[in-house]
Amino acid sequence: MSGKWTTWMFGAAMLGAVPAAAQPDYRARLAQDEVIYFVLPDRFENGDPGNDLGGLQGGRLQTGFDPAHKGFFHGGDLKGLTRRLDYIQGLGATAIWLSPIFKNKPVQGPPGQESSGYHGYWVTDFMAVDPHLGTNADFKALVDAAHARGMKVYMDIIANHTADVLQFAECEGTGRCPYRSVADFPYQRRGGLKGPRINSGFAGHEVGTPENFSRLTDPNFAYTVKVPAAERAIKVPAWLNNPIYYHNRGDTTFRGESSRMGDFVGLDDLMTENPRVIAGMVQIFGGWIDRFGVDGFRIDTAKHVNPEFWQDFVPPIQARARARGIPNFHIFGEVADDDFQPGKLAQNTRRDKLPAVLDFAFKQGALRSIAGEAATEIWRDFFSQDVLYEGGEAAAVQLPTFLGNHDQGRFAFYVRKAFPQASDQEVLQRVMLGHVLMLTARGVPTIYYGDEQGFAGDGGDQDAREDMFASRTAVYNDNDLIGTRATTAQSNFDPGHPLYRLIRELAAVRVREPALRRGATVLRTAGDEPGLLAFSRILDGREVLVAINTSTRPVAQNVATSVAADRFTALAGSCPARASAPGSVRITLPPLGYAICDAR
Ligand SMILES: [Ca+2]
Ligand SMILES: [Ca+2]
Ligand SMILES: [Ca+2]
Ligand SMILES: [Ca+2]
Repeated sequence: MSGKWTTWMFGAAMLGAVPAAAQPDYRARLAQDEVIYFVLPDRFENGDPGNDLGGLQGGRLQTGFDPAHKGFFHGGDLKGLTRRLDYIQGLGATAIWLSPIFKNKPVQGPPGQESSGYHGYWVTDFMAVDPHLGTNADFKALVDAAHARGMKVYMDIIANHTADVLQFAECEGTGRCPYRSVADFPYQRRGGLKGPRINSGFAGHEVGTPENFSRLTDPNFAYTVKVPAAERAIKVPAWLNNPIYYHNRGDTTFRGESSRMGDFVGLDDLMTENPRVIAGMVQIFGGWIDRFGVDGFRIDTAKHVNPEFWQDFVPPIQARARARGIPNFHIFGEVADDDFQPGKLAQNTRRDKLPAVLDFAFKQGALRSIAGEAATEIWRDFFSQDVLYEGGEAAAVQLPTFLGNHDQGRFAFYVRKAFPQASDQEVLQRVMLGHVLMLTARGVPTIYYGDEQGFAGDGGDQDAREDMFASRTAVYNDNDLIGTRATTAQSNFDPGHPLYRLIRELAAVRVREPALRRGATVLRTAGDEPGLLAFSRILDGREVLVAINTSTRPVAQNVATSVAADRFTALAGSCPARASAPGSVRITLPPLGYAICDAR
């Protein structure tokens, strides 16, 4: 669109604020006080080239290392992340969520389709840091350095599955392993209804007692389980090597019964109904709290685990954290969902008793209304459904909100896809507006690393996992970054990037204004098309009014506020000095503009 947007954009963002100084008493901060920065350590900074091969020898199919291929290790590590804490703190982030750091199977996949465990979701050893990323001592150094700065560290944990070690004889050489249901392959028969009797007296996975599971002794009810000889003892702790602790029913279709009991493309799906598995997982992950004093867990694939597991897992983990002097340990589950249905996400807080879930509905709303042309009215629908979460609206402030991630792809990618004719300036402004909404709306803003440098990616998954350090991956280096002439062929830690500056400035406003972190939400204005979205965040009588124009036309509208609010001070953008009349203020915004107003 037009070049003068630049002026509005930068003018609106200028606050003269210093980077958000983390409070020294970081343990006292509530989950909703944080700004989270989500990073894949392999893709962030290489602090030690000596660990790039993970202590392995050979080519990429042995070591997992190939910085030219988007599906292999690139060399980033925990030392590199520790060295870049200044950059992350300078952005205004107060908590770092790392993709899983546990030791992974370095390479997986059928011949010709191999990739590596650089993302961390193929764990073999739950007790050790992956050697590509460093050592347990490196992790301690990272956590201690973050804490010394008043920053928190959240681990990404997985209880649903391990790496793909277990194989099924019936599937060998076929390249696929269809899910075999409980009805067709009940536990008390080997290999189907007419098979030999096994597991006599086992009352099924729904009866979660040690007595019942003591009768489940043969894992070959659906398939014939095979453990490759070289991998018999590869998993740590050792109990994970016993096939009886897995569902062993073949691959999930992500629907029906298989959603909870099927394997993710071969990843060994744990029998999370078994009390031994629950106790084992509490022991594993509780141990990381004891030893390192981490501040929270993001739970991978939470919806693919039975609710009873989480009901039994969360309370002892919270108790473990409290005993370690961590009163506000944050736990949030990944309940991946592309619908705009908070009610679906809320199930996992009510039934499973997860304290929070990643707010996929927020992401979807931002895609529809900012990387899309949905009516601003969708946000009334969105906020009104906060009552569905366990604890209602007061608990919804703990949901980590996000615009894009390592699986879904980056927000900027979707903006470009939705508006292929848009100028670079409009794309940048829409990405900015998404961040404005995330940093002012209820929930814990979660920034996906690289978004602040204008990374846009080519799509989801591997296409959204660019390197922050100088990349050697051609499909990354040909990308057109937003808001800069830089490419990923050079390192991108530029605090002058317009998105970095915007996030820093808004994060500073969040630190200064508790209403933006802890306040209730009152929707003020929404409409039947793109345009003005206005809402207030209110805490102890303090009101901050947020106004966002999702349209490419200027807007000028009267917005309701508290009757007591008379004077308005701009925290960002431009606000009228006074109310027009008691309870009404005139909001004027440029195309895709915004304002954050302190109302007194
Ligand atoms: Ca390295
Ligand atoms: Ca499962
Ligand atoms: Ca497997
Ligand atoms: Ca590309």
